[in-house]
Amino acid sequence: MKIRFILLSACLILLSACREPQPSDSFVTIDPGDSPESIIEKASRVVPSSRQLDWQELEYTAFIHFGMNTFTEREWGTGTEDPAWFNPTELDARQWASALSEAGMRMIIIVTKHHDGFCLWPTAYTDHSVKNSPWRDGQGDLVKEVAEACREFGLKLGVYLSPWDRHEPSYGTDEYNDHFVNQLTELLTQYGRVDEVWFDGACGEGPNGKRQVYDWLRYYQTIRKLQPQAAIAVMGPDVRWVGTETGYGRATEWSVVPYNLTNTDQIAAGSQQQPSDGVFVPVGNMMEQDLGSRSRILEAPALIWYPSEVDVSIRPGWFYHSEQDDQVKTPEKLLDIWFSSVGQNSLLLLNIPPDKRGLIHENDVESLIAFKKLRDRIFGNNLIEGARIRASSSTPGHKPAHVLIHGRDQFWMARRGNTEGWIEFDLEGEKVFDCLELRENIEYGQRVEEFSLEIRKDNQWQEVIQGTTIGYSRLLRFPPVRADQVRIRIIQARNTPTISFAGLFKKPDGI
Ligand code: FUL
Repeated sequence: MKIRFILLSACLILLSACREPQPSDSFVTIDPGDSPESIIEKASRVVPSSRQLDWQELEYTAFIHFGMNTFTEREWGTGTEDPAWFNPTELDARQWASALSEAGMRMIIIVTKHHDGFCLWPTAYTDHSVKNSPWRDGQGDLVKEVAEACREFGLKLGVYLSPWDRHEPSYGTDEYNDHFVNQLTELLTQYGRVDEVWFDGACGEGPNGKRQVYDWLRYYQTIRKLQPQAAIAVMGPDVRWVGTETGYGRATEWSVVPYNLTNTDQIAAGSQQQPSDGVFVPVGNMMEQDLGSRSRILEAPALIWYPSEVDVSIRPGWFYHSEQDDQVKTPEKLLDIWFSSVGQNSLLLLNIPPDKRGLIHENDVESLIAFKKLRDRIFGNNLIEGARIRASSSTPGHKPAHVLIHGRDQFWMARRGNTEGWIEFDLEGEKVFDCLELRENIEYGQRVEEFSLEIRKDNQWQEVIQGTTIGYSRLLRFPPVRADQVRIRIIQARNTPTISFAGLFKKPDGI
């Protein structure tokens, strides 16, 4: 009995020695005595918060720009518009939600107030809203209709509330912060669960215009108190703007980026002890090409998990303009954007602006659904399935066959301490493919810095393509190749690499 106990204990100790220690937090400070190796190690252990993880898994969400600009055919209203002009004749939020969920999107972020200040809900804090419009005889509440439609069609709800307000007289004074928090409170208490709050950084006041000092920390605390699961995006601590509005992100996209500690005073003032509690005001240039390489993080005072969102419109404008009906992005263009957003470790937030009727235009619906069918056709057939799989090494419980199973729970992990390795696939016969998908288990952080895809020809491994970061998801395209043996090589990683999904696909010819 005693021997059995000793043996069992020895096994447990051995097993735990092989196990990767759990990663830490979504924020880490760099100490003056940290060596370059320990900084890289720390970077590899920065992980998403649970709200960031839930947000990332949405992958593909919808923006709805609809409001006064829809009727004036402008992009930025002046704030002097007459509420009487807002008059959609056939508005049907169920048509929006039905089409967007059929298109595979998982959330609607509704622009509740754009820069012109007109509110789509009957707010108590201004008369510049739907309550003074002819729509539904002034009894309408579009945020409510969208929230209900989202619930019916299984979509999450997000809200965009423009900080810049060209109508509100208090804009530019301290009182505006009260006004903004009041409006935010209405939105976060009257419509059920909200999963994303989107704060736009845009302001076109110019040098002689009004200057508003936004009380960001107060806004964030309001959201954390009322809807703690909601990710705060762009001018917020949870989600970073990718830096363009084209739909194209970076080929090397790190979710772990330097954090400027000059904000700690504000954080302390905000009564939160840790930036990872999610109340830091983003600073720095998000448009730079390199945000998270080794050279950037080695000089950083602290590091934070701050993943990227790619926002782009299906039409040239954010709002509907009838003359753009024939400029709706094609399914092929949307697929190209998909590869450059979701396929480059970002979430895709695609804007679909309803028309003057209050409906998503037929051309937009057609393109969205065709795009969904195209993705299903490509990604519905993983050519790796059925393969015999082996790896250079594995951590117990994380065998390489797990890369065939989607989801967080099952994943491959190399043996602890290995920062390189490979997974080999013996396919069931020769296959032709031109697209690779890889995902890391980001619950363990983002670790892979360089990888490649190889095929075996004439008894030799030949490289097909190389990539840098993987992160939540990475897609690579290449000219079609034919092979029956394939290998994914992790060439360099910041810590023991994980792969939670691998796929090989073939696009239809000509795409
Ligand atoms: C920008 C705004 O100025 C545009 O009108 C649009 O709302 C876009 C999503 O963000 O900054």
